[in-house]
Amino acid sequence: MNNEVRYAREGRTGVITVNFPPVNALSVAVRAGLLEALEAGLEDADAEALVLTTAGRTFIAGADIREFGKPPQSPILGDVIARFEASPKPVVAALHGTALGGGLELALGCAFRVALPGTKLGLPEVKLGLLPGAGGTQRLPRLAGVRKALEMITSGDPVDAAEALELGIIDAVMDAPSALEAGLHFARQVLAEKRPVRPARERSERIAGTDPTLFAAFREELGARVRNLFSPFRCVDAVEAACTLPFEDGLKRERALFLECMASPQRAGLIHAFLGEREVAKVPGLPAGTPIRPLRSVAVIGAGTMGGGIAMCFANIGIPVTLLDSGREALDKSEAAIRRAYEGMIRKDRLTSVEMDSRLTLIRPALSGQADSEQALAEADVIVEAVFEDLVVKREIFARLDAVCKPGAILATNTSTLDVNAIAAATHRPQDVVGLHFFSPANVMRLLEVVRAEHTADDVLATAMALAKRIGKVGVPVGVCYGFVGNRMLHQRGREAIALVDEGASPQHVDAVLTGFGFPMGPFAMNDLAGLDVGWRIREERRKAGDSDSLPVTWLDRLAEGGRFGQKTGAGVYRYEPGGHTPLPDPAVEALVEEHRHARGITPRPVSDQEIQERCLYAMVNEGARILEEGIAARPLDIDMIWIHGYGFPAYRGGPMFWADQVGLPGILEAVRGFHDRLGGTHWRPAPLLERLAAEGRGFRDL
Ligand code: T1G
Repeated sequence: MNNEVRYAREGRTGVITVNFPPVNALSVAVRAGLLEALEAGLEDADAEALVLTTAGRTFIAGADIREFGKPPQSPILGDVIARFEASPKPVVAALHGTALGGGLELALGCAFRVALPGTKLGLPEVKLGLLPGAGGTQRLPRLAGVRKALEMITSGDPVDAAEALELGIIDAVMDAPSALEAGLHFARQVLAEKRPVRPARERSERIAGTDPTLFAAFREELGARVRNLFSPFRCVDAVEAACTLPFEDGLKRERALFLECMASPQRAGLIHAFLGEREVAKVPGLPAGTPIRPLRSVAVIGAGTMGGGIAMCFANIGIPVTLLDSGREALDKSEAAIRRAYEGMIRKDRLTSVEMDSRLTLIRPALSGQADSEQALAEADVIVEAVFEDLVVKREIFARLDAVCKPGAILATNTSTLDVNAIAAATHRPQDVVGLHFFSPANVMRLLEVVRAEHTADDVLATAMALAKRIGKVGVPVGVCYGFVGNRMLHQRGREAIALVDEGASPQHVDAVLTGFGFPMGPFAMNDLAGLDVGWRIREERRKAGDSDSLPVTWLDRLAEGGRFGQKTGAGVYRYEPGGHTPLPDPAVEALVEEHRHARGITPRPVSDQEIQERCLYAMVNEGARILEEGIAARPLDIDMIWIHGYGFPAYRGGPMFWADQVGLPGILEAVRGFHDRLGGTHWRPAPLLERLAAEGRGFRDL
C-alpha cells in the first residue's frame, strides 16, 4: 500500500519501510510514521536489530519541499533522527537510489549505513538556498572529515556509494537484489559479530584539531565561486560550529542558521525554481494521458550551428538522426563541430570516447535531394527544420516536407521569431506542425520553447513536451507572437539598455549593474558573444517591415555596420585580446557613441545603477504582464522558467515574475508610469494586468 511507513519482522531483525512515492520525501506523515515504526521495533522483543529502508526507486530524497514556507509541524526531523540515534537496538539504514538531504541526515543518525552499488548520497540543501538542518553539518564532518564535508555541503553535489565508503560516510557497499536484502544481511553480520555501535555524534577524531584558519580560507575560495548567494556561507558557519562547539550546541547553532536561510528570499526563489522546473511540464488545458507519438528517428534540416547542436540532443539519448544540408561543406563543418563538442566533453570527463563514437554513428549527414536523404525524411518520426530565418525559405521547406514525410510525422521548426502559423499554412497538415525553439548552443542550453501554433494537435504538443524532457531540456509551452516569450522580453530589455547608453551610461556600466543583479553576463557582453550581426539583421528586417515595435537605427547597429560583430571579429561593443573572451572597454566605441549622441542632439547625463536596473528589468516585467494577458504564456511560472533556463536570470531570484512579486507590484507600476511619462514609448504603457494586480494588492503568483 502506498503512503505508509510500516514495521515488520524478518527473523531476528525488525524492518521499517517507508513507502511514500515518488521519492519518499520526509513529510510530516513520514516523520510521524517513522517514530511509530521505531517504537514498534523497540517494543518487539524478538527484534534484536532494525533495518530502515524504503520502497520504490529511491531512499528518502529529503525533506518535503512542498512544506517549506508553511509553519513547521511536529515531529521535526532533528527529533526523529535523535530517537533513531538513541536506539538501544542497532539500526541499519539500507540505501539505494538517491539518499539526499534529510534522507541522508536520517541515515547518518543510524548506527550503520549500507548502500547498493550506484547509490548517490548528498546534501543538496544549498541548491535550495538552505543548509542541512537536521544534523548533517554536525555528523558529516565527524564521518567524512571537515574539508570533504565543507565541499559536499557547499556544493550540494552527491558522491556515489564507492566514494562514500572510502570517505567513511557508509559502512558497506553490498551488491544485493534489494536494499532490504543488503540491510538484513548487514544486520545479521552486526549481530553475529556483536559489532559495537559508535554514533556519529561521538566520533570526534576527524574534527579534533581542525585548523581554525581552514574556515576563513574556505570562505575566501567560496567567494570567488558563488556571487550573491547567502546560504553557502551559512553552511560554512554550521560546519565550523561542529568543530568548535559541543555536539548539542552545534545542533542548536545549525538550527538557528537553517532558520535564517529558510527566511531568506533566496530560499523562496530557489524552491520556486526547483518546483517550477517540474510544474512547467504540466501544460494547462492539455488533457492528462494525451497519447505520445513515436520518437524513433529524427531528421534535422540545416547543418548550421543550431542544426548540429539539435542533432546532438537526439543522438545523446540514442535516437538516430539524419542531418541534412544542401551543401557538402556545411555538412563537413557541422560534423567537425559536433566532434569537437564531444571531445570537449571528454576533456571535462563528462563523456567517454566510446560514448562519443556511438553518438557520432547515430548522426548521419546527408545531402538534401539525394535518395538517402529523401528516404530519411520519408521515414522520420520527427523532422526539425533549422535553416536561417527566412519565412519564404521555411515555407518552401515545409511544403516539401508535406509532400514527402509520412502521415503522423511531426514537422517542427526551430524559428526564433517567425510566425509558426504562416509556416504551418504551407502544409496540408498544420495539426502536425509545432515550433521547437532551441537556444544556442542547442546541445547545452536547457530551455526549449515549445511553440503551439493555432492548429497544433494536442498529441503533437504532448509529444513535443515529452521530447523536451527526454533530451534533458526544460520544455515550456508558448503561443505564437514575434519572439514568443523569451526574445520578446529580451527585445524590451535590449531597447532600454541601448537607450541608457544613448543617454549617458557606458555599456560596461549597464552590464555591471545586471551582472551585479545576478546575470552571468550583461546584455552587451551577451550581444558580443551571440554576434552583433544577428541582432542587427533582425532589427533591420523589423524596420523594413515597418514593425511598430522596431527600433530606429541605434549606435549598436552602427557598430555592426562597421563590421564589429563581437567576439567572432575580435571587437564589438567591447574589444578582445586575440583569442581572448574578456570584454575590454574600447575608446573607439565610446567615440562612436559620443558621435551618435551628438548627431541626435543628446546631451549625456549621469545614469544611476537603480535607473539601469529598473528600466532593464521593469520593461521585461511589463512585457511579461502583456504576454500573460495575451495568453502567449499561460502562467507566470512559464515566464520564470524561460528566463532562468534560457537567459541566465538568477534562479535564487525565482525568475522575472516571481522577483517582481517580491519587489512589490505597486512600486513597479509606479516606476513604469514614471518611465512612460518621462520617456514615452508604447512599451512603457503600463500593462492592464499589472495595473489590476497592483490595485488589488495581488501578485503574479495569485494568477
Ligand atoms: N520534496 C517534495 N517533492 C519532491 C522532492 C522533495 N524533496 N524531491 C522530488 N520531489 C518531487 C518532484 O517535485 C516531482 O514531483 C517528483 O518528486 C519527481 O521528481 C532537513 C531541509 C530526488 C534526484 O533537494 O533532486 O532535506 O512533478 O522529477 O528527475 O536538511 O527530485 O512528479 O509532481 O525531480 O528522478 C533536499 C530534490 C530537500 C532533493 C529525483 N532534497 N529532489 O529526480 O525526479 S531539503 C533535495 C531531487 C532537506 C533537510 C533539508 C530529484 C531527485 P512531480 P523529479 P527525478
